[in-house]
Amino acid sequence: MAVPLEERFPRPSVVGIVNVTPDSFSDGGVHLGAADAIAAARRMVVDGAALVDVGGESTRPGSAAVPLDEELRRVVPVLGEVAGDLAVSIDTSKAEVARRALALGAVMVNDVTALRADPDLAGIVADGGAYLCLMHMLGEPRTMQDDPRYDDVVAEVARFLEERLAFAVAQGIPEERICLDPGIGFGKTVEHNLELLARLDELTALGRPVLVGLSRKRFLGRVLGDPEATVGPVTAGVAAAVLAYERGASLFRVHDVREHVEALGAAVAA
Ligand code: HH2
Repeated sequence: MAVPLEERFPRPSVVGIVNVTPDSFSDGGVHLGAADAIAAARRMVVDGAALVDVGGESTRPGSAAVPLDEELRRVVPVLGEVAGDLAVSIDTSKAEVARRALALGAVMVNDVTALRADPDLAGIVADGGAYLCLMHMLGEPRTMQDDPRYDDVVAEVARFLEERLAFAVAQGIPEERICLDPGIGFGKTVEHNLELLARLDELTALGRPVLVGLSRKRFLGRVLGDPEATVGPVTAGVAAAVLAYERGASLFRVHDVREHVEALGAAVAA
């Protein structure tokens, strides 16, 4: 019997971001080559990350899709080194990338399309006995920030996640292996992101652990008064993570692992 996600990754669990991409928005413009990515992943686990999320395709607003062979070229050398001994999640929407990652020892698939992009991905997750993160996104990364509109963003995100959870379960992925993510910044204005944080309880009410990705996101810079911000301050992300924890979030996808582990540790104790 598989261990439920909430037992394997109890609240709060910090997920370290390892972007093996030339264009990730928040890593200071530094392209993490394989050796740097491997070192970063190991350091994150030493710093207290429960999981490291390795990705070879940027999903920043405006970014284009990456061909399969390029995505594999980026992530396979990193996974080959760390997926055997660290808890690793693969950030991909492609079944073939997920298949290779799980074969190399990854334990989770983080799909920002929530199983909508590749019809073969659900079967790979089910057969591989992997954990799965289902994220909400309105539109696609290339165009998602072009005037996103909702009648009620929280109700619509909740309805979407409920539907994708039912779809995943129908595809043979046990519910207890799945977590849900509102997709902060994915087809959302600053106000939409803040509304989702304010009413996070409506997402935890779906009955599955909620993962949030707030770390360094541009809306954090914009709420602090810079309308052109493309990244948010680390401190603002840590504060938002602690609030999200108070409001029921379980997993925190972050660049700055030590800062979040310390802040969330204090939040747990307080
Ligand atoms: N955010 C990003 C990428 N993947 N996955 C989940 N589940 N939730 C998120 O909020 C999320 C995600 C974007 O952030 P980052 O990885 O820093 O940038 P990039 O997409 O450029 O790699």
